[in-house]
Amino acid sequence: MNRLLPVALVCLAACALPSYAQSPKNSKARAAAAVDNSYGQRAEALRWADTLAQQQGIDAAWLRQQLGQAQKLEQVRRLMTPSTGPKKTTARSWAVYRSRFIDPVRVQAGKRFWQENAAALERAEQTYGVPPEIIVGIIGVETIYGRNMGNFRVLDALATLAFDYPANHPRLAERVAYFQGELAQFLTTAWSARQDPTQALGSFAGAMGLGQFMPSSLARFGVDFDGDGKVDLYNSTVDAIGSVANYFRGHGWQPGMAVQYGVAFNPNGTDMATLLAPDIKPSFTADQMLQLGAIPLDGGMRHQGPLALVELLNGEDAPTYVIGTQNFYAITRYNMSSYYAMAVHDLGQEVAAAVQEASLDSAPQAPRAAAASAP
Ligand SMILES: [Ca+2]
Repeated sequence: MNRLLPVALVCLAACALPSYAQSPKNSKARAAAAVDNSYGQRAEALRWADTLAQQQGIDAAWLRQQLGQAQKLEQVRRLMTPSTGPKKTTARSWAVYRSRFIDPVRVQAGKRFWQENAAALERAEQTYGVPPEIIVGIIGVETIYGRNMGNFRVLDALATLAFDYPANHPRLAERVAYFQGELAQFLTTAWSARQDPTQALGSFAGAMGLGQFMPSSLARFGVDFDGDGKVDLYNSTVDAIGSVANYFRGHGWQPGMAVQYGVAFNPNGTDMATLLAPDIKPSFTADQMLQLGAIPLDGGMRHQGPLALVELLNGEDAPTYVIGTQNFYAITRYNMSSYYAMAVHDLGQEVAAAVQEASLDSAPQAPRAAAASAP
């Protein structure tokens, strides 16, 4: 759930070097070099900590001590820096994006995850109205079912983005405020739960656990779904499943509603400019879509509620179009990208098909003789 470009999300798996697995030979030199990068040396960071301590009733000395252990990470700044170079030679492609997330390894891992957690997935659907394929799609796209949960200390990542966010970002003040809020939540939670904030590892944006929750989402939507008294999104797949479902419920998921429909275009004319203007925000009824020249398929004409025409580019080739519902939009509240939402949907569908196939293979043969002898 990092609110980043999907490109950055993909980069996470490939680029996140395990910075805590340095050889012993280098670690001493690195530790010495790292001293100057501590936020304990930064007056504005310590002032920020004192204000937070006062606001939240946290011990100020403890808070200063924790911030004193936070290190500025240049790698985090690099990963967060918007590209200013010449335009990429490869145009955006849904086909390429999809192939990164929907592959046999991820589908097989998803099948095992679904089978091992079938009871929790069923209970999550009963409790929150979010079906298994969406939860399985999210956890698969985010971390390949826990394989890539990130190797950055969350404390370091959040402190770096809170106090040293790359200055060339067009919405710098907003981003700084966001990450200072996340750091404040992270430290407040650690203080309340008597946890050591230096222990948690996550993405370069500070996202944690199987579903990559930011600290504010963890505080607001984290669920102790296995009932052991704590919310653990790293080691408890059951907690992660309940928490992802609860996050969706809190972001407008409508139980029983489709995510998307296919679309055909009226050969006599389609008002693409009007249809695409609201982007992924559902804004048209099925009848309005029809009048504008986009024909909802797969039962989409009977859909109640607003719809959006979603355009997914394919480089030089023709774009892919689908009609997104409020539930398609709900998936983009996890990560603001239609490509991301479509990948979550498609991975969920592929895994569901693999689970279905496996259950048919292992099902006992129907008692044919009994059927034959029936009157
Ligand atoms: Ca738990």
